[in-house]
Amino acid sequence: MARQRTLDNAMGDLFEQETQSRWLAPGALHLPGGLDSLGPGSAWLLAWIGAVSSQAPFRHLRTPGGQSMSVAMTNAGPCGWVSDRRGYRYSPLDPLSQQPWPPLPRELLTLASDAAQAAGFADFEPDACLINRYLPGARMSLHQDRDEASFAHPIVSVSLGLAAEFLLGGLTRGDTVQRQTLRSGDLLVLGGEARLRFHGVAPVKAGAEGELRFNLTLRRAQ
Ligand code: MD3
Ligand code: FE
Repeated sequence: MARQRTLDNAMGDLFEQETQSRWLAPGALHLPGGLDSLGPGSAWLLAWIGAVSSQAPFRHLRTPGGQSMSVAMTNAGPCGWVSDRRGYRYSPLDPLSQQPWPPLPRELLTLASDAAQAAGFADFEPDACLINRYLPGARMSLHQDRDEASFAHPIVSVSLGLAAEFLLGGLTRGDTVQRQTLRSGDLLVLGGEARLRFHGVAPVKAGAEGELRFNLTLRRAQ
């Protein structure tokens, strides 16, 4: 009997995935599978990313130090995050085409607003959606997101495709970092006390969930 329970527990540890929403830290809410609140599946979102990138292609931005980032990026919505020799900033135009970024669909605005509401942030209306594309090996080093006009608004993240280890640090670069696996369909809300925490993504490993990882961050830039 005891032996059977141990085996069941081991199987549970091996195969159980989180389904409960959980505070990783004050202001940082993980909503596993939260994308499914819009109906099952992520095919519509992958198709939308394909449509965005046909108009505004993924590109590897340069860091102020001149290095090319391993993550490829594009944007949708009234503002997009870009870099050039003047540094990072939000711009209404794609510098590659001098055209506005593709629009944000109502469904994504509602998803972001509902997720923010669940974390206690009312009336979140994003004006920017940064789309990150990770191939196996791509990573994002620890950073803070501070190019937005106000840190009173949260950021809502949607993960798709390959799983990744998200790293959440503190308000100082050297603070200890906690790890959280982000799987396809997971949402993360970062606001309040968590809004200026250092964070990053460990090198993405190849896996069974496809060839790529996408992360969308819905933001209020202005
Ligand atoms: C914690 N993206 O685009 S999303 C980024 O998975 C970024 O691609 C990561 O960091 C990714 O800037 C992480 C989760 C996230 C987004 C914003 C945050 C975590 C955050 C802002 C403050 C603290
Ligand atoms: Fe970030």
